[in-house]
Amino acid sequence: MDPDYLPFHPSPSRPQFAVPKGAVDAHCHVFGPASAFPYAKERKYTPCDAPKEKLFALRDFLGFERNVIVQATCHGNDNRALVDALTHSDDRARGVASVGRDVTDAELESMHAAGVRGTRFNFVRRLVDFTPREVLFEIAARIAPLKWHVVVYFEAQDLPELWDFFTTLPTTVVVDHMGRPDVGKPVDGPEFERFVKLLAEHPNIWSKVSCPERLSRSGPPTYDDVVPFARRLVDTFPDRVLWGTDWPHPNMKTHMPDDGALVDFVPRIATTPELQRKLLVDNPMRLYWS
Ligand code: 0GY
Repeated sequence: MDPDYLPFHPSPSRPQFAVPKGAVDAHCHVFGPASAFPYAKERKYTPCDAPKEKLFALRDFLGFERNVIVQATCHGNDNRALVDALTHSDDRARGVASVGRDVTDAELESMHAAGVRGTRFNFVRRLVDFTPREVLFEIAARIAPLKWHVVVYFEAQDLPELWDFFTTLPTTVVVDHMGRPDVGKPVDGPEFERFVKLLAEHPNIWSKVSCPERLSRSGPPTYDDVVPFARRLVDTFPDRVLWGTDWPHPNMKTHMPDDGALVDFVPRIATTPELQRKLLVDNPMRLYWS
């Protein structure tokens, strides 16, 4: 583990918000354990091990029924820890893998059988080296027949440059963490308007309204400055939003969030039982379990 790496919260509080029956934590990770699933050579950080048993215990403690486990960059394109978690989840987890152009059809099919339903393209410069767009298009064309989607992670200032790429992908596209807006800027300012326009003009593009702890300047436990951004997306695109804890919160530098407090963030951004059910149950079930 890197010397400045913060491990996940040892004892999260029990949330006051009772999530609806069948709720899905649609963005979380498993890391290692390194003894069984070593981290990738090309990784930009070395995390604290966060094995599947801990994730599943947190799922139960917070009241969720299912997980969507997203491959993180510290495991590169080696999806073994992810697939191991899926196959031990009793069909209660689906996955988003990371693959290169060298992936074989047999590997894709075997990941599909384990529960993988998407691949992730990461554009955050501190996390990955650049991959040419034509390689990513090639991968997207390979996974489209499996009805997988593409998850994209990028920072708001890079959206103009990535717009044409995102809007020509042949699959459903899910954006991580609202495209990482600068929440110090107005929710109706040009930067976030651009992101809203991306979803408004492209019905195949969805957004995760996750990670207030990464975006907030006002800070824990209530992350007030992120609320208007997430609420706007939930109100405007109620059928295309997902939510997840982001456990074990890699690369947090300022603080480690209390996962119970993160669950209590949900009713502030999805303000009616109907919106909560769509965000936590209907939308992830449609994308991952249908
Ligand atoms: C997240 C965010 C981060 C890391 C990764 O793949 C990753 O390593 O996604 C981050 O550092 O912002 O979604 O977990």
